[in-house]
Amino acid sequence: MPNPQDRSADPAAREMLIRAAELGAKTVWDRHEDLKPLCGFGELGLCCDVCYMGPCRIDPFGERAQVGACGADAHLIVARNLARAVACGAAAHSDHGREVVAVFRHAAEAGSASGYAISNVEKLMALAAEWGVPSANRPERQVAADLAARMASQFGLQDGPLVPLLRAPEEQRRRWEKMGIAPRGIDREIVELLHRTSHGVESDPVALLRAAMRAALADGWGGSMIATDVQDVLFGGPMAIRSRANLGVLEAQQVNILVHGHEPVLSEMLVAASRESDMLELARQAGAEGINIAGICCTANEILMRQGMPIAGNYLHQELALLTGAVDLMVVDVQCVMPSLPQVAACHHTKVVTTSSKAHVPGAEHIGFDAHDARRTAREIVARAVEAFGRRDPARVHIPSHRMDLVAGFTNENLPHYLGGRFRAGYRPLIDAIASGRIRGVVAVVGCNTARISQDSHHLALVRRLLSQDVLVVQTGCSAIACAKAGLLRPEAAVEYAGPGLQEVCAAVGVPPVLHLGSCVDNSRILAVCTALVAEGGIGSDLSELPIAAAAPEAMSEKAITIGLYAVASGVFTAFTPVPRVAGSRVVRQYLEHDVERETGGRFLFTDDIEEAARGILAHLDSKRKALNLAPMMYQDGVRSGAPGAFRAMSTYVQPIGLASLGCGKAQERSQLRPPEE
Ligand code: MSK
Repeated sequence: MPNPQDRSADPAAREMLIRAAELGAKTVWDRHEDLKPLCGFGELGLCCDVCYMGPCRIDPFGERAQVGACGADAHLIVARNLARAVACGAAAHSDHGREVVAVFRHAAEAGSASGYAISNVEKLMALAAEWGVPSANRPERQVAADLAARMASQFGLQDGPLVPLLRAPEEQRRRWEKMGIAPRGIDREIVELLHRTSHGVESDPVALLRAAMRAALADGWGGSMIATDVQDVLFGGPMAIRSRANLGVLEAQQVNILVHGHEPVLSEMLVAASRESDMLELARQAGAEGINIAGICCTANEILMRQGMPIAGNYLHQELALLTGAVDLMVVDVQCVMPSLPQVAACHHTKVVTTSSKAHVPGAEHIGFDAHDARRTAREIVARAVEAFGRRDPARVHIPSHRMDLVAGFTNENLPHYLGGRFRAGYRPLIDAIASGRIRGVVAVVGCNTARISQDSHHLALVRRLLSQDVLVVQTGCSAIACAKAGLLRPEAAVEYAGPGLQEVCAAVGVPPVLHLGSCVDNSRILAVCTALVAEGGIGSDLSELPIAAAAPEAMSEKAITIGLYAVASGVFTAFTPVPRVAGSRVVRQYLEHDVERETGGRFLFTDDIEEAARGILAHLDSKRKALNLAPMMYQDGVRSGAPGAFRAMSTYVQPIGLASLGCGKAQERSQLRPPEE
């Protein structure tokens, strides 16, 4: 078998790849290998299947066809393919947003009968004020119903700015207006974008890329942002919380249920159902010591942030988890779910259950999830898992021992508290740490795994490099899970990996040097943090002036390019690895990696080399620091270079909160018949 080290940086994954070979199971890595060599035209973005005269392929060496049958050249074909990917990625996030708004509306109208509750009244009222929904002397449910109706109307908004767009810094909005890319509702933007990519419509590649940016913005500042807000209202605003990550969180003596996908409306209900006494009794009767719910991908991030539930792994772990033979049931909803799961699950007794009316997988059992009857569906799924536990063969169970402690649950709303302490809550301490040269800047490292790159290796290499250069890292998605598995989400990671300036700040505040901010839709939280930094003042008047950057080191999904594009459109320098399908067009690369900066203030760096990505990010942060005339970095390569005491120390601002005040106890509320071992 191929060397597992080439396939994953994660020791648990390597162990399971050996186990997969023993079981004769094929995984995503094997299938990817079987496909080689990958189609060179496709990789360059030079294959066009927009009409049925083709597919037309442009010869990158200039020897054969330089245009498709209709006359479309390489630049148009590449731009069209990219725009279609952006439309698809934006649709995924924003349809997620639409679903949770529907559940929110149902919860407001049906009250407790819905099985859902308004958990975060403070945020509900803050949103009502922002959205112009009257709240004085009105019952919460009425306020929520009106807010839900207003939010629902945003998806199809035909004209005028989206409500959440008004959160963006004024200068950013001015740029969008000037470019004509201030987005309307996501439905309108996606339909228009797809229309423009259809045969014989938009033939200017740059105009198409601008339209793609508009759709991406409608997602980032619209659909995704609404999803995050509504989830916080329904399920509670996250607080810093401790938990654990990697396949070692599976419990040999318990019923193991894995939740996988993206929308928390089902997984939150499953967690609640697994804690009900009759369900626990059912598990006891089946011989289990408890019911253990753990997550894969972004559903994992959602239930981690709010419930402290453990994370079994990121995208490339989904098949490996099934191969342990310890998973009794995997329940999935939408996005990033491999169609191969039922075949892999067939190695053992494991049941795969689909729940979304939009996502069926042949070979899996479908138990339709209806938000109007959510509790019953959740209980049925838990009962099926207990039933499956009875068929588990303990002799075939192989659970890697690897698991790692972590702290997660940071948000734009709670960060000021953690950074500034109870009495000085705010972003001022962070800004001062940046201005004084203790922290070089803030970088969002987000996104997926891909079988093209040894799992997690790029995430870890980039994040460790940034930490060593005093860069504070914020994370979402599978990238956050990669770092969680490697121990970078522990406060101690500051001592192990951070440069001295960042180390001082982390020690004073008691947070990890890598802050977990949630799932893919929660990239909207990162936009909100950046906006808050601008609003606080002192390090830039729009996002493009801040010493910040973003990176997707192992991008796989179309959602990743959508997120990258709305980051760039919002003024953020974004390193994207591996190079997406743009290499076939000089015009597209020139625009996205250079010219767009004059318009939005942000730009892409496309590279396959993670070290080049790190160098690009660090150079970008330094150029922004220079433009703002900020103090030189206090430490260079670990050695203090500034005058001691020249700047006020972070610790003079903050009240150390330390781990003791993090939500340590919450994970212990998990539905186990015995307390989790710590
Ligand atoms: S789940 S989109 S592999 S981050 Fe959001 Fe992970 Fe990427 Fe799916």
